[in-house]
Amino acid sequence: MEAYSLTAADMRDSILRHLAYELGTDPGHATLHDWRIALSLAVRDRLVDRWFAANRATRAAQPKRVYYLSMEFLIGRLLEDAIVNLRLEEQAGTALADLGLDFDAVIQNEPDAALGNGGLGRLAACFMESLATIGCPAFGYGIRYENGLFRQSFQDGRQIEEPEDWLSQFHAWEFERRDVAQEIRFGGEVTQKDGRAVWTGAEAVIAAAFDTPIIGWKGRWANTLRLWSAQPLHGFDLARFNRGEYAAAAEPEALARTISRVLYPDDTTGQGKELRLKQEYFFTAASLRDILRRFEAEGGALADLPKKAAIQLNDTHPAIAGPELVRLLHDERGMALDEAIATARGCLSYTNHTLMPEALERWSEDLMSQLLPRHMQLIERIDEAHAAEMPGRRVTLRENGEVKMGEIAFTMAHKVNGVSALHTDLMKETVFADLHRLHPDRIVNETNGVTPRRWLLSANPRLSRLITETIGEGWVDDLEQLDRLEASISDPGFLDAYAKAKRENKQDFAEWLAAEQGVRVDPEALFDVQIKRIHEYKRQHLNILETVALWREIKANPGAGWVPRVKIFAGKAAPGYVFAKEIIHLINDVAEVLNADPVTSPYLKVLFLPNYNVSLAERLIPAADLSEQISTAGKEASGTGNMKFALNGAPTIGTLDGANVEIRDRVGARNFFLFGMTAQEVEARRAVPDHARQAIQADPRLGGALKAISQGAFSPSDKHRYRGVVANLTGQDYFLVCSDFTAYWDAQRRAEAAFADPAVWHRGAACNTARAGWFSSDRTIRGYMTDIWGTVPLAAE
Ligand code: 8GP
Repeated sequence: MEAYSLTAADMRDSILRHLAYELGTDPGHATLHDWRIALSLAVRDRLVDRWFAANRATRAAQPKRVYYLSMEFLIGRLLEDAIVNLRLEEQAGTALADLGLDFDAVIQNEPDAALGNGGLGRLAACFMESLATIGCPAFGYGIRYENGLFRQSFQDGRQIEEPEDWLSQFHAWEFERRDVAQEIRFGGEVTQKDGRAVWTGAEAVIAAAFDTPIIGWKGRWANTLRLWSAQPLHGFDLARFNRGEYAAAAEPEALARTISRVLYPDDTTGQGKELRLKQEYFFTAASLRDILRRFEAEGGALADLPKKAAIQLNDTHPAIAGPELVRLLHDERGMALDEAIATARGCLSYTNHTLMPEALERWSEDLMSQLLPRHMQLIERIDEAHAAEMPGRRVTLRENGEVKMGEIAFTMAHKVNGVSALHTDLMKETVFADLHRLHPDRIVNETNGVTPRRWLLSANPRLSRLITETIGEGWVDDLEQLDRLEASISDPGFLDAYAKAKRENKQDFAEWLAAEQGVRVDPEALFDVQIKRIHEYKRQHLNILETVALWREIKANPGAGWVPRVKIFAGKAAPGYVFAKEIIHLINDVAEVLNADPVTSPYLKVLFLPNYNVSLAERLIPAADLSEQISTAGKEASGTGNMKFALNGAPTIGTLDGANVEIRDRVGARNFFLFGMTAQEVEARRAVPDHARQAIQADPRLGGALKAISQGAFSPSDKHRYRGVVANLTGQDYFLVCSDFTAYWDAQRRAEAAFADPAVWHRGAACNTARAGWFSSDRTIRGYMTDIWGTVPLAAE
């Protein structure tokens, strides 16, 4: 049945049928969870029809396919996405209302799929949705983490990590593929047979495939996200079991499952490192075998693989794909080594997401030789081949007993891309300067984007309705049409409606805060939001220092006409990142004191919302007034939150970093609160001895804030709690928090002044929405298709 000919009554019948025959529950006893699963299955039926149609079209055309290999796919909830993209909102809404259920409550019953950590993972999810919307045949490949990224809560202000149990409920969106499984081996030895290397791995696990269909806008196309789950080669050991050794009997199974247990296990220990490398090889090797199996089934000659497979490496996590593909072609299929390297390079491309040299992965040669002995040999051969190709080169793939995954990914890719214009330029000048000199055409830029279906249409129905009423619906899959709003920006009627949508979003958010977190905020206040991973370079501590300084000023002069403000933070710190956890603790401690201060709290409140995830972002971004993008210039590769805020009408306060630069170029300097040093100025300033102390002496507000923290104003029971944080800021201050403080303070005051004049503010906000249409991930994906993959859409328009 066509999705579009489905009536609300059909939908209701389908829900009731699934409730009865899949869940075995009658309506009188169904819980919200049961209804949600029944609705998911009813929607999934429609989705599967479209998915089959797309798969059949792909099998018939045998086009070049895109394979996106990523350690993370931060997809969040899937039910609403499917309903919206299949255009079933009305039918689902009416059917649920008939059954006496609230649509939003059912949607929000779904747990977030916690399969990612931050920007890189959410980008992969936006890309999957855009690939389906554009109709580009593609597979996403990753790991089906049983517990994903940890769940965050606070205890006395400190971050607590607990396992995320999103898979403890039935997951309606995946299909287990028992027929598609790969045996993945580690360790063992390499021998020679008939002139060929033969790797006999010692330890084996099964990679079992679970497929999730990803549907594009209007259901025109659907692709597959294939996630691998690690399972034991043999079940439990019956002989040991029968001897009464029950725990030992289950050991092989437990060990195998460890590989797909959690995302980013703490890798500060040797075991942690080994597990992480195993995870990377596990999903990369399983995916490459799957790709080759599909290619061979279609009968292609191996040398033509690059004509049929574009394999994108999302950061260095799948970088072992280079050596592994060479191994599959050379060792297992007998292709000459040079040809195998060239063929692999023809397929592979690599996206870099960070400039911090310490974040580019390196594995010890010992670990690599022990886990992947044949790959270690091949890395040496690839290194030699590269040296022969490029006489006089300075780059090597190994250094100080380590293998450098960034260099391996670069060397084995035909294209390497950065994720914003500034980041791509800096890549050429810094981390990959030598390789860029050798391969000047290899690095290209593909500025990130976000999917408008999720980040505007679903997340912000009020604003979406207004946009559609004003310019029609075409913007949903052609976001640059938002520029047609430009004509309405000077229309007071439009601006009033724009302001009303924001006000109501803020009201909703305030009600949710009161109900869920027990916190009351004034919806008229300026909602100032910083949500992202906690990291020194992202400078949440700059924000909290400004907060403390502002609190002191308000306290000293409460009658000075302050603009009420709510500072909202959310984000997780990596479990092993001690400093980031101290920043969280500090923000929570500051919040406790400020929120209880009867003099200042009407003007300034601070909230740190626990367990930041995609769903919280969807709730918060439409309600935000100001978007904090305050990283040290040169450190944030792109940012994608910055784009979501701009689209939803929250102007940025930010530095010239990552995609902020391009956002400002497009939305206009007047509609962006710029501050701080440029990337070049940052480098120069860092060379000034004592730069932090100079900055502190020059600005008593900063000195006062630091002093309050160091004297225990926010930690009365442990006055020295933040000694380390203060020492860092007053000493080395690598991320130049102090040197940018005064400029940040001034920019905040400019933002406040603009906010105090609603006509000015809403105009600026509307300019952000109207001019941010370029930041669609559809545009980004089209860029990858032409510049990197050489693929074309297959979907019928
Ligand atoms: C992020 C970058 O920090 C961000 O600027 C960019 O917008 C995003 O990638 C998408 O390109 N990087 C990561 O998320 C990242 O490096 N994650 C590491 C944990 C692997």
